[in-house]
Amino acid sequence: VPQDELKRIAAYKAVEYVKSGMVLGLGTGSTANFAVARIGQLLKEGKLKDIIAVATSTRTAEQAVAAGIPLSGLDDHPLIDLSIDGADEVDPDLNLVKGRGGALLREKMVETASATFVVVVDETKLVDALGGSGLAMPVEVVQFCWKYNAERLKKLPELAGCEVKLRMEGDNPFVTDNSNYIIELYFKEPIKDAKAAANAISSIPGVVGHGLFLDMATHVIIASVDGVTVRSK
Ligand code: DER
Repeated sequence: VPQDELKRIAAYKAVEYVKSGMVLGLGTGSTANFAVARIGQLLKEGKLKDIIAVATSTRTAEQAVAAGIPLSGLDDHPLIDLSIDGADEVDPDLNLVKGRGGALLREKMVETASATFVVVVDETKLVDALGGSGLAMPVEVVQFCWKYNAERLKKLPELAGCEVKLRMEGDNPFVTDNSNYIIELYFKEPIKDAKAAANAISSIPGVVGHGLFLDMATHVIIASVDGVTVRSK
């Protein structure tokens, strides 16, 4: 079963939690993309009504508009009933690494405002411990003196000697929807204490977001070749 099909299966399962009249948070990334499309389809078929959604990125907003999903924002809808989003890593306690799609700040704003946060992944995202995938963990920083902040991140004892890299888009630094840069952290070994790491990263002035989403997910839907499982807090 191709990974894309597993992502779609997980996303469609998550949309079963959506009820008419809900205020939704719409995630960003290829898995969330399937959920947004499915919600649009059910609205078109009249199987869902009176949905208002808050998008976690400009590209998700564009997809939602095209799919006929009415959009709003946290200013007018500060309480989100249900958010659906992907993740880059999921540990056994349902803690997450997110943000490889570059939308981590708005995702965290929306998903911390959500009563229910359903994460949708294929089985390749499961890790024993966060930072264990060896892939990037993003930190969103203001553009001002980004290199200075990258060096400060690298020196944090809680990160135990990670490598840092400015995320690029072609020949230029990647710029987020919020006009910030992303410093990618690469860990040689899994993070020992994710809470301590999250607090240390957040304590650096100029850091405006990071990809550790701890104690946030209420459900994780995992699609594998053996089927779909739902884990909840
Ligand atoms: O960037 C993000 O936070 C995405 O949700 C990411 O975590 C998952 O992206 P994917 O569904 O394309 O694998």
